Amino acid sequence: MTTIVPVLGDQLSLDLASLRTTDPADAVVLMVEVREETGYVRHHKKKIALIFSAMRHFADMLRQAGWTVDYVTLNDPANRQSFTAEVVRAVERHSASAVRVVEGAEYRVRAMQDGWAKDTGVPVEILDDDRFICPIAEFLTWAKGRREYRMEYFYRDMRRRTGLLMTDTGQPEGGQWNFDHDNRETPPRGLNYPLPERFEPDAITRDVLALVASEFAGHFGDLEPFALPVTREQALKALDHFVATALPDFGRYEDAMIAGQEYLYHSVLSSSINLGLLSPIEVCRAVQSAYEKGDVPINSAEGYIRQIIGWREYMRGMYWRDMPAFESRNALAATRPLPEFYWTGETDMRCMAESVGQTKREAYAHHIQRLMVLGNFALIAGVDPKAISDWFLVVYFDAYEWVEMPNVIGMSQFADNGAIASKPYASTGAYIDRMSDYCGRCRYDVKTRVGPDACPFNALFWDFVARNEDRLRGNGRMRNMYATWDRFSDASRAEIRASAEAFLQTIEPAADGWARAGR
Ligand code: FAD
Ligand code: DLZ
Ligand code: SF4
Repeated sequence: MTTIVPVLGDQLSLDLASLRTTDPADAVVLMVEVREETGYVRHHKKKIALIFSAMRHFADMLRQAGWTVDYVTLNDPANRQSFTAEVVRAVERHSASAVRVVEGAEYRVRAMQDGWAKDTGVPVEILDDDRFICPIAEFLTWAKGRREYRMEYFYRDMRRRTGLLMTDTGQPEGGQWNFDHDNRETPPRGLNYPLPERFEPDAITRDVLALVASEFAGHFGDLEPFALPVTREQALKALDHFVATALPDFGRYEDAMIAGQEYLYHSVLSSSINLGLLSPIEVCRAVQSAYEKGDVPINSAEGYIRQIIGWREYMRGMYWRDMPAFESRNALAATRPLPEFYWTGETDMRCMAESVGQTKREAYAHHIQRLMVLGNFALIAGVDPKAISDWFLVVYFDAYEWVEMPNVIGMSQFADNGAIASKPYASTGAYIDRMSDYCGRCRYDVKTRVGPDACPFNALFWDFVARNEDRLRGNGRMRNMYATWDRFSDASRAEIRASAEAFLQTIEPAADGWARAGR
């Protein structure tokens, strides 16, 4: 009586619900490298290498723990190249009588799983993914009937539920729930920035790098150097290293951007958490313990824990609340094609060139680069939300639809009409100038609003405000923007809009095929 236990590429946790509840003596774990997953978007080369290497290392770890693992490599001639076809083949091959699997994190995959009982002809048990703190059903109950969703209230519930940073009397540690107002500093020049731990590729990773180099040469991004954590052991080291070196200043410099500094005080743990090498709750406990020892101030500990039990869980819930409609939301009716410079980095806008350049090299950019540079530009330029969402899904090593889509289509593009963000994250160059050192050596002048040398973000921002007046004037949080716009003279308004249009005319649209084959 063999049970097939499929373990998907982002389910690399020994305490996965399906593994916890199955006797290894009666089971075969199935892991498959399939072109359906490598090709539904044309992922960054580093992201594919990361996932394959982490999967292969995890398979070894399972074998050492006593499991029988059937691992199907990409170029195995028998590989049918899709999750469903490979589950069917495994059931036949092992004469299995059941399948037990944890729910896929993405709608696309979860929908496939619903068909597996029919496809295989054996019972299929689909378990909740309890590595997340809030089950999907519970989030949907929380969201039901609310007129407004706000992360902050959900987050407080998660603090109470986990007990993280809570006093014995049920109060938030430090007397308040949120210390964000302490988290807006830019680092002084000449600091010795910490760097994330880097890991030398071993034989497994080197094999994968060779495979990716030959099979995915046409995909975006630099494959090497490759130094990401691919095992739980390495991910734990990366966590310890972050807590010791960067966490203390994570809070105060969370929103800063410095040219040539890809990581600043960020943890760079999203790839390990999303793959399952680290559990979100253990990461938060490590942070809480550093706070309790007095090694980390409350604004850093709280700010960091909020990103995980607040934003990460909230985004996942909002994804499931709105799928499958989410992916085609376009509340601002934006239709511009993605600019080619998102792929090449070839633009005079230094903030964009820096952010795209490091994305290409590292498959990483931190939150404020994603939101206030890359997302902001697409928003104010009126780029089609699906096109920019595809880009984000391709280029980051931590990108899976369940977390990418609510961040991009919701938070950054306001295409969900404000379900996630209470106002659009749109800004002029002044915000980027305040939070970064990009503008100093940019060919554009951040202080100028119109003309060929003016920072493009300035005219584009006001053009965005004007273009979306019907949709946004009623938003209370946009009141000041419209009050300022109303004070411009007719001539200034016309000049701003003409300057924005002149800049938009210079943008080359992206060539087809970067994100999805055949589009
Ligand atoms: P840190 O700054 O060290 O933050 C700690 C952790 O908090 C992260 O590792 C992550 O697990 C979590 N976190 C922080 N912010 C968010 C958030 N908004 N949503 C969910 N989790 C969060 N995150 C992804 O994991 N995958 C994505 O595809 C992704 N796409 C994004 C697209 C846009 C437009 C924006 C604005 C944000 C996106 N994020 C995404 C969220 C966030 O930018 C990344 O999680 C973060 O930059 C990862 O780097 P880090 O581990 O150094 O994060
Ligand atoms: C992202 C990805 C890629 C590129 N390749 C694979 C793969 O070959 N095999 C696999 O099991 N998972 C892969 N993944 C991750 C899956 O897309 C992810 O597990 C699902 O989208 C569910 O979230
Ligand atoms: Fe970016 Fe404008 Fe600053 Fe140049 S001046 S770096 S385009 S914000």
